[in-house]
Amino acid sequence: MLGSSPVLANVIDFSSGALSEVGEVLLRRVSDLVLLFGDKAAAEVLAEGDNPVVYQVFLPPEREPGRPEALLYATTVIYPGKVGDEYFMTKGHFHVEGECPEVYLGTAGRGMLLLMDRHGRAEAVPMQAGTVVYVPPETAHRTVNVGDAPFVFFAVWPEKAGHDYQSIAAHGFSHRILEEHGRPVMVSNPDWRQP
Ligand code: PAN
Ligand code: ZN
Repeated sequence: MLGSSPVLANVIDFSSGALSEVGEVLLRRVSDLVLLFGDKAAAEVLAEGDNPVVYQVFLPPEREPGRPEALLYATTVIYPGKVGDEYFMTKGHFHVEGECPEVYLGTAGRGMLLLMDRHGRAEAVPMQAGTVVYVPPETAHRTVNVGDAPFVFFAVWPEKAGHDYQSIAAHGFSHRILEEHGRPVMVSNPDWRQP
């Protein structure tokens, strides 16, 4: 066995995101995300009703815990759905160590990766199976399911990156991805203020 953890290889189910060797599974429901959606009243109604699962993250057993040079990886599955006209999405974050980039690879479904720099400049990158996107340093990233099946992707990032959810919770993203006339569009978020 090389290293401290037995998990050297893993098998991803591309359509569900499940890992053959899993360490932790994170589950995010509408109730965890109410304050992030534009239509908070609609989110409350959903949260108090079925409170559906919006997304899950599958993490392998950590190979090199606490080693800053390590690489971490995970799969994320975002289920299809909307809150008002806003698609189901992840919380989104900057990396605490802002210089750390990340790589995303789509494996199933149709999504958009919403990227935003520190000045609020944003770009929405369409993703599907096979799309690889480099998430640049100092760039907040949130994924959105714009299809009617699960949107699944794989991500790799440096252990030392860390996740800063606080600035998104406080200021949000400068843009949102909404459904208009049956299509995803990126619209500016009037509530966003530069931190
Ligand atoms: C991804 C994300 C994952 C869930 O693995 O952590 O898609 O999104 P949130 O972390 O915003 O809830 C990643 O970007 N890791 O750095
Ligand atoms: Zn990240």
